[in-house]
Amino acid sequence: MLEERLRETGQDHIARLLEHSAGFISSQMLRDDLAQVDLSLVMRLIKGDLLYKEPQKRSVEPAQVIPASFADTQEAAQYRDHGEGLIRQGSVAALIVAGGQGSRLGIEAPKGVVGVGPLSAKSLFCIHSQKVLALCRKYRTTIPVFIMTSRANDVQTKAYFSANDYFGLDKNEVHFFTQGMLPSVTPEGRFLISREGSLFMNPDGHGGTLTALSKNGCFDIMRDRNIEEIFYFQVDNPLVKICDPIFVGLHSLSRAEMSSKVVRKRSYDEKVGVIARINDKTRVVEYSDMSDDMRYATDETNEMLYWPGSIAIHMIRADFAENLTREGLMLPFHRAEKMIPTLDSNGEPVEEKGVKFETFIFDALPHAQRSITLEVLRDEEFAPVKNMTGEDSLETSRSMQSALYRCWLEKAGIIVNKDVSVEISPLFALEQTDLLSHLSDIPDRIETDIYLKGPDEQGQ
Ligand code: UD2
Repeated sequence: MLEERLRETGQDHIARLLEHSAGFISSQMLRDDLAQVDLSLVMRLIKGDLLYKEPQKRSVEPAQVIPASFADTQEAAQYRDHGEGLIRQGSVAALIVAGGQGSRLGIEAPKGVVGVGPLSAKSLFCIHSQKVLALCRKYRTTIPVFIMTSRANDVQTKAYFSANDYFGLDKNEVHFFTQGMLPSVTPEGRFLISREGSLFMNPDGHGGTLTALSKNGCFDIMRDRNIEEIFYFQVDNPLVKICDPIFVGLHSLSRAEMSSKVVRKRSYDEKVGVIARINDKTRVVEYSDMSDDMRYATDETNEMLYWPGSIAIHMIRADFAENLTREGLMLPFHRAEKMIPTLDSNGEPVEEKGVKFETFIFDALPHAQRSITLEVLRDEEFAPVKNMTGEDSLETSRSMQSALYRCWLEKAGIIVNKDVSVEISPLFALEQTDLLSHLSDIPDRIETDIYLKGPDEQGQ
């Protein structure tokens, strides 16, 4: 019986609330939540088992990184061709992790609905979808899109895509799947009641992608569709080059199982994980887990030694991802403390110190036999929207997008006045070279803000 099981696992206070049907508790919701919880797993987490531990470091070295300049070499062409071939034959899927809310940006909605286009104010979801649509058109193929939502935003996310006609994508090619949840606990390991009178739970982290793909039958869909490779990225970066053919090709021809893109960190303290070789395995060391020795290490020229910052863009072989879920393998759980809005034993709203547990997708990296790390330029591929103001905010992201599109135009010989904002829809040009076939649609000199739309966006 549930109450008994709760008592055995030290959650007497929850058992009591259920037995006495406290007025501020929604008994059915609480029971439903508890039914989803793997109590033995949570008890192990509370005891400190299964938690991420810094590996005993026998050797720590910088990772081998393919430099960004590689993309301009002759050698790169064969990788690009191979990547394009895989995309063309429909072997590559796109996967967006979008379980997060826009809370840090002051909106209680899925982060993907935040309007980030510098002039169009298009949402992140719209930009990503249009990039996929443009890729499908360019390579005359289909690219299934898998979108991971969470309990907090699943309904809204689906409704948003439906209300926007899937941004032109075939709705049968858009697969939503919901990540799992785990209860947050007090520092003593006691469950907390949510303000709605149910169990307080948090999404299980983007490492939950793997289990969620499996539980929701997504690997079956991938197998049916002969998907070999998954292009994984976070919803918050409008500059992501979805299914970048060079990255796809490098990863695939190297027979890598999981690969990563990095940018040069802009400071020792930038809040991104770092890719390094630890005990001969490629790993991401998350910024919050990094020792000062590692963070501030310098090379012989006094430059930052661990400069490759992960931008959370990975190629993951579909069979590698599925095997990780099959072998009962569990990614380690990271523990984070945070203030939790809860109810006290009288049902009064209070904030309490709590602990949440999450797994991270990049902890799958050391399980890969082979992995490549590709440097890309921040100005071209990484303008995330994370904060309300300052670094990585809506303002910096919009101005980076505009600066990149201005560069594309200038490279094509167009003169653009200094203070002008520029936006180019993915449906107009997916990359700089795509502009060249549209030069007749662009003025030679641009003196006011310009938004270049795709043919099917005219009038919008
Ligand atoms: C993440 C990476 C960091 C760096 C940076 C680049 C982690 C722990 N750190 O930092 O190393 O690569 O991104 O931008 O990932 N998400 C879910 N479900 C969850 C948790 C997160 O879908 O349970 C999604 C979320 O919607 C967002 C992304 O994962 O798109 C990143 O999550 P975050 O904002 O917590 O991570 P961040 O930006 O601190």
